[in-house]
Amino acid sequence: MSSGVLLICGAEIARYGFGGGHPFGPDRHEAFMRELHARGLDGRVRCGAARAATREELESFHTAEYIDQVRERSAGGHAYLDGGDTPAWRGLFEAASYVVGGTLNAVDAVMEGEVRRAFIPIGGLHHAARDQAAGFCVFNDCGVAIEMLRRRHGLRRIAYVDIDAHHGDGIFYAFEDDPDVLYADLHADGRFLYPGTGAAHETGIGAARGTKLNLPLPPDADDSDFLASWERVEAYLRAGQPQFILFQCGADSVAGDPLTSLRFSVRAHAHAAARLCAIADGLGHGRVVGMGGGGYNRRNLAEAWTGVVQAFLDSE
Ligand code: ZL4
Ligand code: ZN
Repeated sequence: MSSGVLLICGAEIARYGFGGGHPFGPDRHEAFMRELHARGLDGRVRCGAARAATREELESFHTAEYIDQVRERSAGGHAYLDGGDTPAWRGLFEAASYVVGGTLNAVDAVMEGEVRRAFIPIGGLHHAARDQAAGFCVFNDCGVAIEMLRRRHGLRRIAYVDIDAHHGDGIFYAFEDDPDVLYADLHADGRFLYPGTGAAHETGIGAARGTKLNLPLPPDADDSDFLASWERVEAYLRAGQPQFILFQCGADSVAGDPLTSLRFSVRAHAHAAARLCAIADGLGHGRVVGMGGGGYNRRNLAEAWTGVVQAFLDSE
């Protein structure tokens, strides 16, 4: 089995974001890259650029009508794609397509055996629905990755693990009735934080009823709360035996984020990454792709995400 960690980075995905004081500014990529360099990790990972996802790839998750709408509103430049969180700008369609293509490059490299782990900082756009933008997320790279792991790589059981402070509603509802998408999500209780969903009783519907793990936390949950819930994630994954693990490691669950009040330390993110690698190795394939997700305190995102990359390297 091959070793090494692939990092998807560069100007193409760094551009994704919003100006004018928006929390998801285009400076987040650089905040991460500077810390990676400061820790000497940039020389220890393989770097790869993103590419634009194709129309066909986008359509594996999103509706054709929605993709057209994003293209039209991006060209026009002056409307929100949702209720006020996700402004359109010229070039947004392309930037959002690169994020998806970057996550697909990460997934493809892992599936082709070039590396066992890969990380993309500006990815994990988990709120976008099949037919709608939401919460800073235009195209759902995690959702496209799940669909392509099936269509292109022939996998059946895929795990999606999410420790962003916000519930991963775009993934949860898109695969709510699919028992082969394992879903484990730690987030601030929806009574206190956007998007308001992800109650513990939401365990899937239809054939997937009782198969998903939503673990809402009190709004000020700390590392001990994290660790207690994380034990359940590990048991869930070991029992579910996924063929691939997608990890949305949003840094907005770390204490000091301007949008949320969760109080994890960055050790939570490193711990989760290390444990997911151990679980994936235990299943015999080692396949883990990390996606940065949220995180609006630049120090926090830099430390949390470099901690994830370090854990990926240490697991080799
Ligand atoms: C902003 O553009 O709760 C703060 C905060 C400042 C600068 C200009 C002010 C313009 C979004 C948020 C006013 C914009 C007000 N500025 C937007 C109910 C809301 C309706 C829209 O980490 N207004 C909606 C979404 C959350 C709401 C969180 C997390 C993504 C992820 C994965 C998404 N939406 C209230 C806000 C801006 C700002 C724009 C803001 N939005 C804070 N919290 C939200 O899970 C990447
Ligand atoms: Zn978030």
